[in-house]
Amino acid sequence: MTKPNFKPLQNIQSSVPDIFTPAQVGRYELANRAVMAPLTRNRAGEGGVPRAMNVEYYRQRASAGLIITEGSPISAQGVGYPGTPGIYTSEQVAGWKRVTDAVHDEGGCIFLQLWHVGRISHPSLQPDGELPVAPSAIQPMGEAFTADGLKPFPTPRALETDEIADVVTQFRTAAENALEAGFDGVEVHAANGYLLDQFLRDGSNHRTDRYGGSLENRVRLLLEVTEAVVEVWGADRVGVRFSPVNGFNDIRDSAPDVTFPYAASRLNRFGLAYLHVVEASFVGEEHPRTFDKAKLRRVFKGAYMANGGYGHQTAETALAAGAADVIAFGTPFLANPDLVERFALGAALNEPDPETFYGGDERGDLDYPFLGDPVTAVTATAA
Ligand code: 8OZ
Repeated sequence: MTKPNFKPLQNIQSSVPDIFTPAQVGRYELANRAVMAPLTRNRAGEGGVPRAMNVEYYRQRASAGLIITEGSPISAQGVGYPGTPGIYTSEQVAGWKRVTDAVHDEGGCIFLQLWHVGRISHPSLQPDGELPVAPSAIQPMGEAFTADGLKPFPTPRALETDEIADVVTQFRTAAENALEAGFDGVEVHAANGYLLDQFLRDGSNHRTDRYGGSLENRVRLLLEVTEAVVEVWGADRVGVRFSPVNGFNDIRDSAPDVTFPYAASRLNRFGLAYLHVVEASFVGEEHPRTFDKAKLRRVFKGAYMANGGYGHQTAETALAAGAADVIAFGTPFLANPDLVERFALGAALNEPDPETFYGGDERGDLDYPFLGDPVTAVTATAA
């Protein structure tokens, strides 16, 4: 028997952390606890290839403790929106390599978000104009963003049982591609009504095979995907994202308070770097509003990354209370490439401009001013 290791507590563990306290997340000691949340921007080049504008966008934001990229489709089948940067062709890998090089040049850390949209797509976005795939042939309410404008989501095709191994392979291959592209890790997107979330929830998963029905079965695909990705990266460079109360993309579950703590407990066997939780709903009311996020945090053995409407003060409160280990900021990071410095100085923040969130050019992407830049188009408000 080796002696127990009674290392003295280090400052990082013994003092109350704030945003500027380094954080151990899996293999990495992050320089601060302000993570840049994944943000869909629809600005990739032809063929879903990251281009110069995307390189500059991520370079500008490299002072985040960790950047999580916008969702990156893992296959042609996984695409649901125009202009999303994929991770399934060699051109895409080369494009992402320029992004990771730029972020690393600036001393940053960057994970790629692995994304399959499942039924949140449209034949015009799918290979050979095929129907999008899903756990079950249940049409989501809402509309897809196609090249010809908004079109209703069609009723998707339910995946055959023997096709599911191919979905796992899509994730594995994409994870290998992300490694080749020089990322520091990957996040498995199991949130916001996309494929893995569709399998997790009983509103979208009516399967009767071993991937549906019981909770154990509904979690199976997530576990198989996570296992494949962990085999490529090692668990300490892999995170998973959930959104238990988000009704976005017409997703619903009769008991998220049961589904998500159970899924988190099943993920514990891997020893993942983090669980990233969208704690709010993008649309309307939360489902249900009583969701116990503290329970999810308690159940999961790894860093807890909170996301959803946090600002400087609410983030500090959550970190000081131990409610989260790190906080992911979305639109604040979009509008403030130097968000960490602004927090440190108590400086005013630029306001995000929703008109330029999705698609378009450098405006609303590269022209949000840094502190000290002349403020022109974008208005500043008090923090
Ligand atoms: C907003 C618009 C399009 C996609 C997500 C990838 O919710 C997204 C997304 C968000 O995770």
